[in-house]
Amino acid sequence: MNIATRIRRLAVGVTLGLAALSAAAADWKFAVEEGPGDVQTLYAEEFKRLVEERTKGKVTVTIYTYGQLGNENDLTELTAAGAIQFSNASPGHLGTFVPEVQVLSLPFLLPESDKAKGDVLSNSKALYEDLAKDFTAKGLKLFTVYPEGEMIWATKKPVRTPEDLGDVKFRVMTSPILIEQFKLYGANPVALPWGEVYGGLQMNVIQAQVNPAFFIESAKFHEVTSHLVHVGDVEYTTTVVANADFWDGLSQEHRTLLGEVRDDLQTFILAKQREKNAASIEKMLKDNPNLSVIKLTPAERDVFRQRAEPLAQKLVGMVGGRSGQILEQLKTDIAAAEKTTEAK
Ligand code: 6CS
Repeated sequence: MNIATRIRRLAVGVTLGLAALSAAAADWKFAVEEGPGDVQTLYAEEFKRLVEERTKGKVTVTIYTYGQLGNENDLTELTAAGAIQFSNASPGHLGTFVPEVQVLSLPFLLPESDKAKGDVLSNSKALYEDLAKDFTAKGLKLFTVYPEGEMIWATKKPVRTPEDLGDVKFRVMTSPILIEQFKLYGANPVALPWGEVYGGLQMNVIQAQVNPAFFIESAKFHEVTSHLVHVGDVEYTTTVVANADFWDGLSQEHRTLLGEVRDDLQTFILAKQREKNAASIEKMLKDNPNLSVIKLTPAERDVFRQRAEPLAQKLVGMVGGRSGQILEQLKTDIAAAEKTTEAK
């Protein structure tokens, strides 16, 4: 289904739904890139609960999970076009639409401590003042950024070195920087929407993919792989975006309310994703007793860190514009957050 058809269908849906909505002043549509029970869906459900409660039902929120309106890249287009008001737009897929966002996908960059990471993602100037301008230029308001967990490789054989990846077709998300990252790591990367990953692994068209534990479990990738490799190189992050015109047209009262909802949800989701990721590892090991977990040693991890060193410069070269300045500001924000956390 192309975007125009999808927008037409949404318009019909809105018209048909008007009678039901007559008691409400507005209905905000929020599309996520994941399925029921996943981190983004839990976030959207809590967003809905808080918005409806705090507006006393004057605003309702309708949630669409993955596939209902299209894939990850379709959701961004629908939000920028104003067909829906909110969506998740993860940097792993947003790189062709807002190229500067790929700074968030650079490995070995974000702080390792949960506290400092949460701080940077919630407050960083680089994100909310600088990068936010690149979102605005594309018709999107950057509402928030949050982590979804450590990226873990699910593979069909043990992997500890770049040489182990030589014959591995490795599925990555669709942002161009990820192809560069996995080439540097020694793999043969392939970009795909996640809906095609289970079948690809099953048919051996790809031999590995990377995602946080909760997602590997819920998409059942652990059924068609045999090893979970903890590299400790990067966190999965996602952004929530709003349509920029919708945001600009909001009353001051709604903007204040949304700012409070955003702050409350940040605490909620940081704890929720941690809890879910830990439970998923347990569950996968129970489901598939043949699954083996590999944790790279610090020396093995360093090999990948060295491989990744040229990546930041490559990104700045590919994206150009203000990306270099955003990256430098992000490093400054990270150092400040790490210092504050250490001092406590
Ligand atoms: O691998 C992916 O493409 C998907 N992974 C997560 C954790 N969320 C949505 C995303 O599209």
